[in-house]
Amino acid sequence: MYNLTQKIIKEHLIKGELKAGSPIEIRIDQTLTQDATGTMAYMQLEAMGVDQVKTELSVSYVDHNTLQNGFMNADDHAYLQTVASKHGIYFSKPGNGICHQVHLERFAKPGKTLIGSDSHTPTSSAMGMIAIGAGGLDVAKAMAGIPYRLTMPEVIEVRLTGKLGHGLSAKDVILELLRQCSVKGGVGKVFEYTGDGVQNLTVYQRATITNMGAELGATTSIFPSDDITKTFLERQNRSADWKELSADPDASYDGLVEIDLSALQPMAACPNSPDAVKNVTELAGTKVDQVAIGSCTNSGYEDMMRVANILKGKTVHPNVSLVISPGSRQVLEKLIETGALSTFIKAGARILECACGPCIGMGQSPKSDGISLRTFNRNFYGRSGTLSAGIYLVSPEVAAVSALTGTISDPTTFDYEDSFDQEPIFIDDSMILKPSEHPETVEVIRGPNIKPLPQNTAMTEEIEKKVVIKLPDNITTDHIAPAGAKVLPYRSNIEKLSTFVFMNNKEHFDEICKANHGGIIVAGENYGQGSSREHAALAPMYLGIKAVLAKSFARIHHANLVNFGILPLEYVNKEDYDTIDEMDDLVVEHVKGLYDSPVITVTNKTKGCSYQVQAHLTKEDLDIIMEGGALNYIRNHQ
Ligand code: MIC
Ligand code: SF4
Repeated sequence: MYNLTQKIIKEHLIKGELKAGSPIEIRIDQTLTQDATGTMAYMQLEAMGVDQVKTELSVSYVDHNTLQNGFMNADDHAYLQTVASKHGIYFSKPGNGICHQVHLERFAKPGKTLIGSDSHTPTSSAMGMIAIGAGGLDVAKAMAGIPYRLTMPEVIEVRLTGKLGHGLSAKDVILELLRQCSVKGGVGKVFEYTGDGVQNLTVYQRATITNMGAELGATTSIFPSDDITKTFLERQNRSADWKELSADPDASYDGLVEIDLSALQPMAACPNSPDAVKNVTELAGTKVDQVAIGSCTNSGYEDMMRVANILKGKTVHPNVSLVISPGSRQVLEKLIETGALSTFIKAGARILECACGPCIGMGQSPKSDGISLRTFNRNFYGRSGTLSAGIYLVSPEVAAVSALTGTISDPTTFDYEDSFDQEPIFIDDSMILKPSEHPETVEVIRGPNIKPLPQNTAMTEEIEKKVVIKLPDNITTDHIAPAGAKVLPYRSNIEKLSTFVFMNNKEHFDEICKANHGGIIVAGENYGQGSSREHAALAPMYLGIKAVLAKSFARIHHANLVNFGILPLEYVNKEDYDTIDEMDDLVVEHVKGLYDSPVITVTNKTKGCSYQVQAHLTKEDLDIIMEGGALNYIRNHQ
């Protein structure tokens, strides 16, 4: 009677019931962090006074900040390596690969639960596990053995039939879903893949789909664990980790989407949103300046081999810069063995480190007004580092063919070999360091970039603040706390990081907040979509933001706001948004009233009117907010 999502959640359920929309708590088996969110997560773990992690497996990856321009990134790496060794955490060194690719290959296990301080953690759900992106503090709590609190999601069945044809890719499956459902269509949902078509997708292809389920706003996406999963695990020398898992034959779902893989066409997500999807044929002929192949979405062995088959014996168009970053060192080593790396280099590709790189704006920003085709998952405004650039998200096949022609091109009409060698099997864990057997002897290194955690004060009974910024729908965490080579090195230094908040929306936002002793943010639908970075709550908290009044919130950001003691409020009447202006004086009256009723009143003193607002918060969420955030809460209740 259970679908696969319910089965795994049921196995891990600590509190609550399997009823969509109700609050639940689940046991977490595995955690992952990456360096850009990891430093905060581990500082929070230390602040909780945890000696050794309580999970079955916890891994700390370094893949985001690997440029090391200045001492800051290297300070972070040294802290992460030593803190991992001391507290029972595996450490994947910089250069070993992108967290989600390495986790999928080396650690993901059917039937287990994983939370990671990165929104693309659901990549590992391709393996038939429940893998969820969360804020760093929630990951720290999981490492401390505290169950993960979430809302029991609705489970949507995505029934796949048919088989992908020549030139088609798993990327086109998820772009089709984004076209149909939009970037907020998945909030509060899990997308569970079923149907005959599932057998025609490899684990790497499934991982592309579950990875980009994050762009739907979904809690996670999941594939069954079957013979294909078994073969993948055998090739990773991990047969013992396999078990068969699928939904019961008579399982029920909360919704259905049907996709015929044979009927798909190559697609692209146009600037500046992953759901601005068009068929490649509509864009054919558009001049291309840059092509970037890689990121946690499309950097596995199979994607790389398909690209090699397309590039074989050809050279990149003179006006195109092609950059390739394989997802893991294992993949890179296999590309060397099969000769694919030499194909890339002969074709004129520039080979980058096995890391996130251009996906998070760490180098390779396009030229002014440049057109860049990327096999990545996000094309939010400014993320590439060039505000005027047009970023299109495409499959590796579209990317490779377009790199050769110099214009957006359709791979279905391009002649290339579909098959490639799966051998040799290549396993390399030499850059994954085990935690110390003598943790008491390990000294945690804290260079000058590692600044102490900022503290929050308890919530007041009434909030009277100015609207310091008014924002439209779909504001991403890349708007709130931008990344990129200039800002990312300060993820462990919140004072400095806070000077970049909303830098592409409003200059000197930090100074406006300081001059007004903090403030309230007013926003539209789906506020905080995109990444899991808790810095998008932490830096505003540091600037004195006490509440965000939005039409709706993205899941992870809502949780992060609670964790850092910021009140997330929604209009009862969405039209009220139109009557509020920047610098209006708002009073949130009787915050504690939310314990008795989900609806309270906000008065706009400037406009002389008042609004009904609601909060989707449990009693524990409210306790956390009233005490000034989860860290204060944990400290006060230890
Ligand atoms: C992203 O893709 O936006 C990131 C960078 O991986 C983030 C995490 C972060 O901001 O550090 C994510 O997806 O959660
Ligand atoms: Fe890294 Fe990009 Fe994946 Fe985020 S989306 S984890 S930045 S590769």
